[in-house]
Amino acid sequence: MVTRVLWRKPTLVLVLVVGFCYGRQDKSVRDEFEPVLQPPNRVSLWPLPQKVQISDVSFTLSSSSFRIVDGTGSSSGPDCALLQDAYRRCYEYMFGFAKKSGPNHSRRTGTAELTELQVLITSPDSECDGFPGLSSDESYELSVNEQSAVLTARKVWGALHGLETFSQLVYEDENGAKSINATKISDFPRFAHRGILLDSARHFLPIKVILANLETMAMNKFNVFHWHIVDDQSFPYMSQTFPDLSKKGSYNPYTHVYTPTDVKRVVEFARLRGIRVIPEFDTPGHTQSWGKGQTDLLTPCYSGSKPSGTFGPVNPILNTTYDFMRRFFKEISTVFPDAYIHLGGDEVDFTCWKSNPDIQQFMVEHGFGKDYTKLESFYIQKLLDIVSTTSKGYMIWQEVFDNGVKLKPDTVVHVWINGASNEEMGNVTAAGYTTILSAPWYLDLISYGQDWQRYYKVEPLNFNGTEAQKKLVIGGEACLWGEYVDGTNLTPRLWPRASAVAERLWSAKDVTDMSDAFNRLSAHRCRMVQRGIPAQPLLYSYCPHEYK
Ligand code: CP6
Repeated sequence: MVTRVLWRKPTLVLVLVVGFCYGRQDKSVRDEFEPVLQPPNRVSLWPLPQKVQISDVSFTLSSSSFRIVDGTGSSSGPDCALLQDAYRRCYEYMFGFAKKSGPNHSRRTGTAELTELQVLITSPDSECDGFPGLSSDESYELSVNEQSAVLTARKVWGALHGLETFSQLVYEDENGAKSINATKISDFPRFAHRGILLDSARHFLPIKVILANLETMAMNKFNVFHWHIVDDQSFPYMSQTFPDLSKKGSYNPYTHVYTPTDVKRVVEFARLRGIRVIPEFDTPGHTQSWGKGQTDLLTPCYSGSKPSGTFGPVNPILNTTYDFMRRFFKEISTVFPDAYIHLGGDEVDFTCWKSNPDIQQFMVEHGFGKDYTKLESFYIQKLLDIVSTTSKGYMIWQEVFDNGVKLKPDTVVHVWINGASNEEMGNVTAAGYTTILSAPWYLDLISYGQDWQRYYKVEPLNFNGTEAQKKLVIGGEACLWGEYVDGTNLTPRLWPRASAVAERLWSAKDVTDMSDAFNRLSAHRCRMVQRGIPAQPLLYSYCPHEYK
């Protein structure tokens, strides 16, 4: 068997596979490979695994005989619903949802058939019934050869990623038969936190849209759904402790709310794909909708000596505020199983606090002078202490760190302000906190052209700092804020632009070849389209299977 060893050489992997899919081309033809003009229907891996070897020996696959089975000795078997469900998805990705994709019509004589993928979980505790977390083992090894195909992972989380990769190796050969090449892959993520922020408050996002995006996240090896669930404009989260919050604060309490059942469905759908759900309940700013169902929670603003009838951020000077937060976050900590809650803390507008005489007096009594960031920190500090008693960790936007609030050592500081984000990453990690990056990845900001390239070129560790500091960067999130996004345009706006972020957060640091990325991403986008995801095009092109 002729095996060309390609160790972290993405371009070569691609050229080999392309060469294979389009019949054996001689060397000179391959050297003239012109990315933009190549037909897009070819094998491509996205995000690129850490180590890949693909040989030019191929096998056929047929939908009638191919099976994905539990490997002998695996610690997880038929009773692991998570894996069985993932096998079914992988099979559907390989052979399509319609069973007609001709199994035997064009089998080449003399070509071996691959009939089985064995999935072997090696750790005694497969974590099949658990939830993924920041320290989950997501690594896997995949080997395809003439005897068999074997996917090995310590935990189910790695197996999920390996199944996605396996499905990406399958292509249609020149005769229209499903094929796969002999392959060896060893893979693991560069960063542990690879997230997407969706905003269901500026516009309500139907559950169907959220689930479709969780599905697409799994295709891109994202593992965190940051659910910016409420904000000024609406409060769609149905709280059991405080039902008035969504009754009065949602756009429509019957149709535009997330019931406890909805939330459970999202959390379980995500778990089955190795995705954590981190809800954000942003305070003290961004809380106008909270005020509708909870009197005295927000600060009354004054016009001169009289209340103006409008309200500002959460009122930090009342005990009732903290009683409310205690009960509210107790509920949240049981509804959402992840070890972290995002507590927001961004963009607090001090105008209203400044206008209120009770707040002014409180400022004097506490010696805060005219520094309202001290009042903000006073509030956040109390909130963090409350949430700590629920034994959850927390994430916060960077302002909370900037204002000098005392944070638990495991706090994740979320860097979002563009312009000096490298400096901010340096400061946060110098103070010993873990951090994630979003500043360059605001996907709601759109512009003409291939902006995925800008997202792709970001290097998260490109700041001045020690090796120990760099280790504190646990990943990043692509944000899709909802001011101009709802169920109609969310999916095409997010994909495949977010895929650029996915590869930056998963693949090795030196995976930076733009033309190779263009080719693989074009094909990956067509694959998403083929799987029913309306991902937008990168540039003029066509897909072998267009969106229907
Ligand atoms: N909503 C909330 C937003 C933003 C933030 N928080 C935001 C700020 C600037 C840009 C995009 C979005 N829409 N709650 C900041 C984290 Cl450019």
